[in-house]
Amino acid sequence: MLGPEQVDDYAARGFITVPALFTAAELAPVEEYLVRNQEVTWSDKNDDPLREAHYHHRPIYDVCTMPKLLDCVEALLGPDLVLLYSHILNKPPGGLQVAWHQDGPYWWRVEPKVAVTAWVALDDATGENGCMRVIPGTHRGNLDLGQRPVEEPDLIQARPFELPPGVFDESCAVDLLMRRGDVSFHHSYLVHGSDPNRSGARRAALTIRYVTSATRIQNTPDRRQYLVRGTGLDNGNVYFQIGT
Ligand SMILES: O=C(O)CCC(=O)C(=O)O
Repeated sequence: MLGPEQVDDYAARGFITVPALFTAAELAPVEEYLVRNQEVTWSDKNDDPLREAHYHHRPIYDVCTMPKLLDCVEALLGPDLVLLYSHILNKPPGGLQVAWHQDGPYWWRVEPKVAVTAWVALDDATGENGCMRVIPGTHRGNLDLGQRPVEEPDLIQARPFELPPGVFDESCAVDLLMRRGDVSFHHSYLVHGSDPNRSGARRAALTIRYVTSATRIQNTPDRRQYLVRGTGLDNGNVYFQIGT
């Protein structure tokens, strides 16, 4: 569980880091799944086994819904929690950057676009291997800062969105230096990105996105949302059950 200072820090800066939330043993199923699937090739991103692995692989769903993780998310978002997306971000040596962006504007299915991402470090993340970088405070007011598609692929997208220069101050960037098992939490309007992996070792993370059940979520055939804590509202959201 987070203390009041951490909750206040998140409200002010749009992110916090929690050291050693997971043990290596707890992350072993994610590691095993990543190693087994990292070479799989795909052309449609819905076939990428590292995206939404929790739909199909129960041990990853169990990590995404571990009570101590949900306790942290509850402290930031409230008691009624929906698991929206997960993605294992594998950045091998030479792996690409992630353009400066906000997550909220990517998510056309949800309204409002206020979410918490848990970024679970599967490796130590350093400046050299392309740790996440954030611009503190840029989440305030839930402002869409006007990111635009660019043709240069990044680690996550073939046509990523990138914020234009001048809408935020890159000199304020903070490197999120992490140890394996640490978790950072960031707000969906926080400006963030990461550099390429210039080291000789992998930098991987499991990212998990949560919203409250008060969020209106459009149901689409290729996506599943799970009510993982608390209650749903009578707002038309459709929830899936794990295993169905
Ligand atoms: O892991 C990275 O390099 C970027 C992660 C990111 O953009 C996200 O989790 O929203």
